[in-house]
Amino acid sequence: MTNISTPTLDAIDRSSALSFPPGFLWGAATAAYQIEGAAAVDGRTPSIWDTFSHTPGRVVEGHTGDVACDHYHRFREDVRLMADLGLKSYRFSLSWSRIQPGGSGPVNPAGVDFYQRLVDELLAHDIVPWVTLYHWDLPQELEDAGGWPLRDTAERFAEYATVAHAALGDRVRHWTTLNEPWCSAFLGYGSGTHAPGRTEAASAVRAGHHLMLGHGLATQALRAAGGQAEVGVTVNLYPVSPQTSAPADVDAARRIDGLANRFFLDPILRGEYPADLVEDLRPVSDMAHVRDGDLATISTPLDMLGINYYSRHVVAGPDPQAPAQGYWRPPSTWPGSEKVRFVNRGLPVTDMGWEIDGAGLVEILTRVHRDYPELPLYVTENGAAFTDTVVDGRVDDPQRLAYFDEHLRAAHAAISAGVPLQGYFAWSLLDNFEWAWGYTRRFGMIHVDYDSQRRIPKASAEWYAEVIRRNGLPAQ
Ligand code: IFM
Repeated sequence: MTNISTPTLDAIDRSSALSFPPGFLWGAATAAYQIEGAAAVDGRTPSIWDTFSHTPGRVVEGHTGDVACDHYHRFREDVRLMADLGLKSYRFSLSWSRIQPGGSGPVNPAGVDFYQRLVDELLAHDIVPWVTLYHWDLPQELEDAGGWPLRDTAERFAEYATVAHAALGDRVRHWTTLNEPWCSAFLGYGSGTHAPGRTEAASAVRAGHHLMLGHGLATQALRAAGGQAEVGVTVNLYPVSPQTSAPADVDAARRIDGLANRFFLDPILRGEYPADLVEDLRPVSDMAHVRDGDLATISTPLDMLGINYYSRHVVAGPDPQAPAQGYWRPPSTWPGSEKVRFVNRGLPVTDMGWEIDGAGLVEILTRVHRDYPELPLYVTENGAAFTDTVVDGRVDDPQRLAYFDEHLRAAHAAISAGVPLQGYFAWSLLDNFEWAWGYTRRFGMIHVDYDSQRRIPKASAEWYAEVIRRNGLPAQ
């Protein structure tokens, strides 16, 4: 086992200037449905998020991604803004239904052409393109056929990976198969707060498995396609802390760590489901959908793991006097949900209500490196939603800037403790469509006026540009 120390909060240097290792990859991330717009343009067909957002009551204020940041038409301006920031890499996702309308069969040349032009523009500005194949926007036709709970969807995903590689593999080296499969499975099919909005616990478990199977098959397809593809997957992870050392609190933490983290980490990186999780899931699923050979496919070796980090879960056992709190709970029908309470600690929160906890990033990075050693790691998303105002053409966003500073100091502490962290992608480049929150939550380093589509780099963007320029953090 790797010898690694876990820095405490005190080990995070909160004031000195800090340097990152040479070659550290500084980036920013976005996702297709959140920024592209052009939803019904040039042959693109609806995805589950088009259907969901157009269903009354699903997204705040009825917002949709129909226009979003109109990045489809303004990508050259956006790449110029990235270049002004000095970004070394840009992580974006492909819209499956723009490339392969309906999710299978013929390729849409106009869709391919868009991504080729985007990648060429990035390369012309010395920005490394980092492609995510799937960031939640399943073609609606595949959902109509059964969606991710259906095994066949994993096969379709691998075909789509081959199509995407044929289109871009000559100029894209970095590939992420899935972004945050936990959200696709558990928010999409469990709590129903994300597309496709189904509330079926058993389907959520099946979806999670088939997402991972699709990931494994796609990884093999990308490798088989030749070239120099470096392949990984991005998971959203949370340190999960019991509120106290009481057995009920510790058990609640074990349950949520299983559901939120180990459900994906263990099959992908160890080729097995954790035994305690399988036991917890028994009232929902007998796991009969797991076929011989699946876990070997799912655990196809990777070149890197992407980690998206936003906050920590603190949980406790049941207390009839204290109602559950927190931003995520399993749906009430979820077995065992009566055994877990999410606890707010009263820390400062972002506009998402997520507690700001930089030390949690050190904890999750060191834990992943300890439990699944040798794998290069990237923070593929990290950032904060805050309300911004434009004053005299400027946006001062000190809270977002402080959030980035705290989390980059945490990333640095993890590197100092021996974690092979090779890059960091801020979420997000632009304000964008924040899923069920529509445009009411702003994560961007660049402000977007959705009426005029005017972009204004915020103070945090200017600060991040300076961090990239010096490959490190300025003293506080
Ligand atoms: O906007 C999302 C992104 O699409 C996935 N990770 C979390 C972000 C903030 O909620």
